[in-house]
Amino acid sequence: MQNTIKKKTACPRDCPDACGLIVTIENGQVVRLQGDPDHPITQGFICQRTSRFPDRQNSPSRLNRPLLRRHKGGEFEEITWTEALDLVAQKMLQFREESGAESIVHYRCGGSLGIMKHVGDYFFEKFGPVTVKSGDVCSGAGEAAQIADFGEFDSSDYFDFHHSKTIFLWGKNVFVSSVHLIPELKKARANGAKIVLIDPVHHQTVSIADIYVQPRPGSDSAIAMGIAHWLFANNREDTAASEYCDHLEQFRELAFSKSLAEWAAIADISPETLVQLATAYADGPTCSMIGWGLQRRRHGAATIRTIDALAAVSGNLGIAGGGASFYFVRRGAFDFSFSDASLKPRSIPEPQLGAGILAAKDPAIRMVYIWGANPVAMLPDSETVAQSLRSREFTVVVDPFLTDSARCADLVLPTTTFLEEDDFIGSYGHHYLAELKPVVAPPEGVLSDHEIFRELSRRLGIAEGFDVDAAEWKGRLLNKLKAAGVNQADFAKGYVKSPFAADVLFANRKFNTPSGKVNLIHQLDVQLMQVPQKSELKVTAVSTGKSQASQWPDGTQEGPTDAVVHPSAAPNHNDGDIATITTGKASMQVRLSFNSNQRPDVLLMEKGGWHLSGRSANSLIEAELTDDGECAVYYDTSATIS
Ligand SMILES: Nc1nc2c(c(=O)[nH]1)N[C@H]1C(S)=C(S)[C@@H](COP(=O)(O)OP(=O)(O)OC[C@H]3O[C@@H](n4cnc5c(=O)[nH]c(N)nc54)[C@H](O)[C@@H]3O)O[C@H]1N2
Ligand SMILES: Nc1nc2c(c(=O)[nH]1)N[C@H]1C(S)=C(S)[C@@H](COP(=O)(O)OP(=O)(O)OC[C@H]3O[C@@H](n4cnc5c(=O)[nH]c(N)nc54)[C@H](O)[C@@H]3O)O[C@H]1N2
Ligand SMILES: [Mo]
Repeated sequence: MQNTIKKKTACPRDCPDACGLIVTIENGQVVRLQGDPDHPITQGFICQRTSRFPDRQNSPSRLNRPLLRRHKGGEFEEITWTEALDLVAQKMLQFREESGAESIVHYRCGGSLGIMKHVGDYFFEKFGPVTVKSGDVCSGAGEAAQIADFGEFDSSDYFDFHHSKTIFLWGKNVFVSSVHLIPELKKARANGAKIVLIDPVHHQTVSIADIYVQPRPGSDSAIAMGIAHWLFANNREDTAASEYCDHLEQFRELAFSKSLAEWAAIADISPETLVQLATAYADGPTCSMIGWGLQRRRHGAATIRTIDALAAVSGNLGIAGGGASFYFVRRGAFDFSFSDASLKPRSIPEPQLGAGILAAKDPAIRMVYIWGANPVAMLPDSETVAQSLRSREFTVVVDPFLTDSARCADLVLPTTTFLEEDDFIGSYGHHYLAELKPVVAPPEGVLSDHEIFRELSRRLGIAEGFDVDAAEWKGRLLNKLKAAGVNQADFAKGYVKSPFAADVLFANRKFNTPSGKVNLIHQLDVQLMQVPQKSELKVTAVSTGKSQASQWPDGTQEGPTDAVVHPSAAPNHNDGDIATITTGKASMQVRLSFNSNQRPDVLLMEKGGWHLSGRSANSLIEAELTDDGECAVYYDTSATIS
């Protein structure tokens, strides 16, 4: 007889939607993941990649024993957990004793957005502090931009755009990376809102846009300034803007420093299109939903700042249906007071992790501990990252799978998937929090990150106050919510709306900046103020519906990866040809796929390809920092096709 049960949990994968899940378990095995119909955002459906998660959960390639390479260049051999944990502890103590705790790097990225993962950060703080990352490859530039402009980076309520007359999607492919916005945007449109999409890449979101504009990559600031120019020229700005904006006159001068035609030329759109955008923008309330892609460029922070400034001077801040939404504060509801915020550990900018590890001195980096991340595939300049890991005295990678990064390690520790975890999540795309409960037990021989840290804490003499189970830590993390009247039992329904979130952000037009006003950008780098001398083909590796970053289904990472280009970008080739892409970093074989809807300066790839299979776009990418916030310049590396 089949024994079928259903359990509720939540999805902590790196995604703005942060879904409530219903998991079907048959005879102890996860067979199906569905969206929780009661969850206000999930509304009963989930994305393609996570509906396929049972394949990953039950995959034969999942690791279940610690793997040790006893000698550099040697093969992995299975060892016991006791040997593995003793070894990690012994190395950590030795390196701290001989070279200081800063000779150890701790790195994690988006493997799980679980709040409990911060307890692991605290483990390294308590032991060290060790060397950590600074900046953020995902959203660092946009966060820095909004801190500069508003003093914080939060958003109005998720559903607030139903008050908008016009919705600007700046570089957002909701069909891939925020699928729960699709029905809501359709609803808004059916109720009369106009949707404007600005994206150099042609993709499925075009199908729900009333206006689609395909500008030159990296030129959104020219569009924002051009719209501002039109608003000022037609007296459509907010006449009260000077009451809550600093630098208004200089911003106006900047907007008028170029004609509409000049701003349009920089963005490679027609002046008529720019006027069409400005007219739509002026028909407010207008909300700007700012995607994450446009800030992963050289001038990413300045770009976001121009969009923020446009929202401010047009009177769209602090009103229902307005806003410049880039991020939702994801952790703000939880209590991290156990961590010492005044510590300033040594850091390496995340986009340059590989080179930073190789270059560090006084002390040099002797050990790296990686968990919840696959930096070889996901950080720029894959080969340098791989070399930096292979060449350390001791590299540890904790992952359920033998990733590109794990293959560069001395020791690999197998760990749980999110279906086996006890945790909470917040979201960077809405204000609902949720609880993760283990729906199945981990395979025999697999420990969670938290169990690994507890074991290590005992061996390292830092167990006091730390070595308690996940349930107890979760209670501590809830302290702030409890003070606001939210208890753990409230999570049983599958979600809790953060009591700290505002329905309309900045409703009183008071900002968290030193002056209390919006800090309008009023200077732009010369490169944003001119038409580039020559058009270059830019490697643009963005999210795909098929995977979560480098977490691909088994068997999909073989042979050359696809590169989508406009036919004119590869005049000596035919559709389907194997060709070589070359950048200043490396060369790579790809299968060309022609698409005349794309711009000739865009070379579109899937992010997350595996380096050791020769499919990682990041092997082609220069490790460069954005103008602010230490984000990675993922989409500005020039390439040739031969
Ligand atoms: N070229 C290019 N590169 C990019 C991007 C791009 O657009 N273009 N996007 C960037 C962005 S936005 C991001 S956020 C980063 C993401 O970069 P990463 O977060 O490094 O990407 P993932 O491939 O998801 O790696 C996460 C790893 O964590 C593991 N994992 C999952 N759950 C757990 C857990 O509970 N514990 C542990 N120990 N491991 C776990 C997974 O198996 C996986 O191997 O990539 C960036 N890289
Ligand atoms: N299926 C799936 N979903 C994901 C992920 C995944 O790997 N797979 N990754 C997750 C992660 S880590 C994150 S951070 C989020 C968001 O992840 P993102 O990587 O931000 O999501 P994408 O849909 O790839 O959005 C990038 C968009 O920015 C556009 N873009 C690039 N350059 C420019 C520019 O100069 N101007 C403008 N206007 N647009 C530009 C690209 O064309 C693309 O449409 O999604 C998450 N969701
Ligand atoms: Mo991300």
